[in-house]
Amino acid sequence: MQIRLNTIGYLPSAPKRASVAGSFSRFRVVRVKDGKTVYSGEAEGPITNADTDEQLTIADFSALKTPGEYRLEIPGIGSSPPFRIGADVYNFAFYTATRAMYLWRCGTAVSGKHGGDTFAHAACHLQDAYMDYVGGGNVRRDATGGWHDAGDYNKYVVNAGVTVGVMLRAWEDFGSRLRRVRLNIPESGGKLPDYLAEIKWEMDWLLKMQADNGSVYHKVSTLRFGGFILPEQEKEPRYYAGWSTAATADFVAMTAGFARAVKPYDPEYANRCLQAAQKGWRFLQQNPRNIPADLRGFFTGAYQSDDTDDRLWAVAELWESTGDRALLRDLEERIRAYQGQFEPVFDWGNVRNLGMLVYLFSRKGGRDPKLLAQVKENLLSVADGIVRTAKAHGYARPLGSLYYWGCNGAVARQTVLLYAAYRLTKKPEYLHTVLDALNHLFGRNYFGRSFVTGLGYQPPMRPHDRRSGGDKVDAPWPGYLVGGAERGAKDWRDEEADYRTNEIAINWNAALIYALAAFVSV
Ligand code: 9MR
Ligand code: ZN
Repeated sequence: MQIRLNTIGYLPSAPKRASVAGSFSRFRVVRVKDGKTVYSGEAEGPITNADTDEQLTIADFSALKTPGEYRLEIPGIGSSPPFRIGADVYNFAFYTATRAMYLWRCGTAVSGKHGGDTFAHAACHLQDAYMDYVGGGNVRRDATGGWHDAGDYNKYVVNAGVTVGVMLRAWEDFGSRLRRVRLNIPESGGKLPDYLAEIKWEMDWLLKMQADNGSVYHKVSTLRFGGFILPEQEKEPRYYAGWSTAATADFVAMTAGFARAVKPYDPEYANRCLQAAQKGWRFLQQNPRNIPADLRGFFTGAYQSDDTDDRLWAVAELWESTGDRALLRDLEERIRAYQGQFEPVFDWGNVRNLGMLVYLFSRKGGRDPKLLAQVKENLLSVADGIVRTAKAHGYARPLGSLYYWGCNGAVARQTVLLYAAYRLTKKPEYLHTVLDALNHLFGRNYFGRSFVTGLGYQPPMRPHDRRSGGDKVDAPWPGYLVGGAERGAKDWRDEEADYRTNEIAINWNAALIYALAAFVSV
């Protein structure tokens, strides 16, 4: 597909640009239902896109704002996939990507319909988990529940960290709308908004991951990755892996953060979370140095990284939930140690941005005004950098020419920083760059395809996902963002075996959920 644009669609007032591999002078936008030309425009460019080594011509049809379903038509090149213009274009994508978290649930049967297919599995991993590797012998201690991590069925606390953290950030930023979104999950109609109920499924599991002394086990996992079978068919024993300070700090941040979100709906649960957070924090204070998990014996995901950033996030959430002045002083010291800087690109291995944003947007008094001003300025300078990067890229990719394992997730996660800058300044260019991220992931990319299963034009059909490989349905499970090109812009293959570029993962989906949440209309 030479005409590359967002194949889900565009908000009426949003900028609308297609990147076209080829040269032309004029293009038309035609209405799908009657073939009528509703807009015609002139090509811009050509421009050189370095990371794909292409000459691209741009078709800008931002002036078209009338809701409807359209195609681009370019003489000599062809017509684009259909796309919509409408105020609600991202609602179904948000619904599907968030329900994908529900479909990831472990320890229970799940079922969902999409595109005429039913995706389902029976209750799985009900024996989670054994204590052999944490000094408890061949004894089972309950660790059922939570979400599977990715294309594999294991459960990792550190990756839960950035996932829950980004989903809670969406709640902070867009909660007034998310509150009203129905996800048709088993808890729908209960006391929690569906969005929070889905996160609570993960929190219930996380609470089981804390040991009596406050430390938190790093993961629950088989010793090796299993085959492409449905999760209930996977009978290999699963074990707790040793605790780590990074997992413990992420746990503190998640429980303290969730306590705030859930308090208006379930104060008792909020209290339980806060108690667990405080217990974890006491353990961290007694263990002030980074201690990684002992993962000997395991050949599954490691998710090990230094805990300095995790601790910063933990103190930030704990302070925001308690108002404790000593915690604020501690937090500000940690922020100063980073000169108040944000991480320009972040993922599971660096979550300090989540703490920085809590600090920045807090309504609590007592913050050092000088530090606060510095943090604000740093955020805007990082966001400006992302805007420039997207503008300089032929597909307006907010990550520029950075490619690595899971970078589609990072493209989506840039929107957390961009939206924060928008919240501070209300400058449209930040919001437009959030849209650039969605445009890219839904088709304005080298492949001209959507990177999210079940959504948009020619989405991935063979993701590295054990459920999709193990069930009898041809289509893959819906709503999942695949990792994307790794070694360079063209290095993506829609093949099941290609875990480097075609796996799915909770941290990538959470970032997609955040970006879509910014535009959910209710
Ligand atoms: O997302 C992780 C990526 O940053 C790492 O480079 C990669 C190799 O360690 O692991 C990725 O995470 C995988 C995890 O280890 C196991 N479950 C699937 C995850 C996504 O591929
Ligand atoms: Zn399971």
